[in-house]
Amino acid sequence: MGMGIAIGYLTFVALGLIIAFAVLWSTRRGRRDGGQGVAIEKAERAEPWWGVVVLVLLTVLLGITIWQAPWFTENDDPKDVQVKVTGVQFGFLVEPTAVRVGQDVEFNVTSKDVHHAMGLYNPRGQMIMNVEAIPGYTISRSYHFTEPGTYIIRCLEFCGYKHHEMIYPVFQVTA
Ligand SMILES: [Cu+2]
Repeated sequence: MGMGIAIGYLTFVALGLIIAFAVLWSTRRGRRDGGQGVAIEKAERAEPWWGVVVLVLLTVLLGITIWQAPWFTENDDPKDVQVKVTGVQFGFLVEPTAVRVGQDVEFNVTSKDVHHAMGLYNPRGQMIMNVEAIPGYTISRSYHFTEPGTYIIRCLEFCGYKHHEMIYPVFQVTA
C-alpha cells in the first residue's frame, strides 16, 4: 500500500513536470515574434471545452473515490449480538463478555452514575471505538469484528479519582 502511494505520487510529480515544461515550451514562439502569432479568438472558443474536460475529470475522480466514503460501509441489517456496556465508578459491566469473529455487534453504552466513555482497543492496542457513556441515555454503536483476541475497554472520560483504573481487560473475540 505505502509503495503504491509512493509510485502514484512520483508518477503525478513526473506528469506535472512534463506538462509544466510543455506549457513553457509552447509559449517560446509567441514571445519570439512579439505576440503576433497568438490567436486569442481561437483560444477563447476553446475555453468552454476546457471547462468540459475539467468537469469530466472531476466526475471520474468522484466516481472512483465516493465509494470509500464511510456511509457506504455502514450496515443497517439486524445485528447479530447486542452487548450492553454500563460504566460505573470505577469499572465496566459488560454483558455478554465474548463475541465471535464475523458477528455484527451492537454496543449499547450507558452509565450508572457520572459521565464515562467506552474506549475499545483491539489486541494490538489500537483504539477502534470511543463511545460516550452518559447517565440516563443509551448510545448504540455497531462494530464488525474481523480479528480474534482479547480486547480492552478503557474509560476515556475523566470520572473521578480512580479514573485511570477504570479498565475492563477481557472482552473476548473468539475465532
Ligand atoms: Cu470513568
